Formats: sequence, structure tokens, C-alpha cells
Amino acid sequence: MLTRSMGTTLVAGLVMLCMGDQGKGRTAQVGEAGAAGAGDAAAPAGATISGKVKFTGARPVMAKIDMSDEPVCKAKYQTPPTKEDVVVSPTGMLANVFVYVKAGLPATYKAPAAPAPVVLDQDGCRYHPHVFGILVGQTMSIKNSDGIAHNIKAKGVKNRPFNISQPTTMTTPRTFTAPEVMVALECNVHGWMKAYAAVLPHSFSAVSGADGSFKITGLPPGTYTIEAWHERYGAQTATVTVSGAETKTSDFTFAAR
Ligand SMILES: [Cu+2]
Repeated sequence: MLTRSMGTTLVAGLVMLCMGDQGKGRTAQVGEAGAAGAGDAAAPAGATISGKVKFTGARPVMAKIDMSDEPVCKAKYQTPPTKEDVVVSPTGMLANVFVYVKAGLPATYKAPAAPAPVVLDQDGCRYHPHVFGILVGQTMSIKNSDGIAHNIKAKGVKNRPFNISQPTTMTTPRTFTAPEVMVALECNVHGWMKAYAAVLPHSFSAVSGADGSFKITGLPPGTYTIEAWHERYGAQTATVTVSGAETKTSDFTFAAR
């Protein structure tokens, strides 16, 4: 029994090791969807808009990030990490697209009160998640898991910009006061570190995962303008009408340029 138990532990450990930074990316995707849908989990009733984001054309090659100056971060990867501007799956699906309800909610709609904080983790000198939704007034817990100095700059326009230093392992809460898609976040110490916060007055949003899929749940009946935003390829919109508990599909395609 002891041997089997140890063996299981070892296998689990190896799996985690093998997942490396790739695994972390996938975890971030799950976190993104969860964060983006903060408040939805307890309210599955309503309609769903889901879809896939496709990418066509020549896929840009993402540059490797040289983390030699930060051995703590470098040691967290088995293969050199790359920039995250464009993440396309082997089957041509585009990740990190923020899809949200831009217009159409009933005037009576009220956002869920006091949802759990969104955690923005600095781990391996990258932000996790890379793109996420957050409600106006919802706490963003900025976490430094690396234990080395990071500096977080939020380049809000409708929201007051901030610039904070985190010299060691720590967590700092911040909130946003106005809807804004997107507030760019960056680290002044590590030029490659970038994240995007979509500040919304509602939680009807999602981030496309590694397979390009997204799902917005719990929608009241209505006709919605859905916007899909990508950091390099800009935004597209679609109009979708839903009622009851139905699911409608809305796919998006971004082309190389
Ligand atoms: Cu940094």
C-alpha cells in the first residue's frame, strides 16, 4: 500500500512537472473563465451564448522571452517561455480573446454584489491570467508569487492609473471605478509582462481558452451586442438574440495581418 501510495504521489508530481509552463497556461485559462464569469456560478439559469474563435492566415511566431536576468523565473520553465500576444492552437483556434456583452442588458439589470476577488498572479514573471474580466468595484488581488521585485502599472484612461511596487512575495488589493475595455497592465521591471483587465458593470463575459472556445451563461432574455476583443487584432461585434434557457452559437474569426 505504501509503495502504491508513494508511486501515485510520484506520478502526480511528474505530471505536474511535465506540464510546466504549458500547464500553467491552461490553469490560467480556467481561471480566466472563472474570473470573467464571477458571480455567474451560482446562477446557471438563463440563456447561454457560446462559440469558438478561429484564426486564419499565417500564424505569427512569438518571440522567446529571455529570463536570464531572473533565474527564479527562468527555473519555472522547462522550455523558454514565449510572448503571449497571439496564442493559436495547432488546429487554428485563437486563445485569450475577451468576449463580452457590450450592449443589450435590461435597464433593470444589477451586477452581483461583492463577488470573490479576481486574483492576478505574477508567477514565472508572467501574469496569470493574461486577459480577464472584472466588475466595477470587484477586488483585484495582485499577487507576487515569484518573491522577486515586480512593479504593476495599470494604464487606465477612465480609471485612475496606478503604479505599485511589490518587492517580494505579497498580495495587494486594488479596484476599478468605471467600466473600461481594456485597462492594460504591465511591469516596469520586466518589459514582456503584459495583462489586460476588462472592467465591466456586469459579469457576462468569457475568455477564449486554448481551444478557442468561450461560453457566456446566465443571460436574461434579450438581443445583445457581443464584442470579441483581441490585443493585436482588435475587436469585432455580433448581434445575438436569446430567450429562456436556450444556447446560441456565435463564432468569431480573426485573420492574420
Ligand atoms: Cu515583473
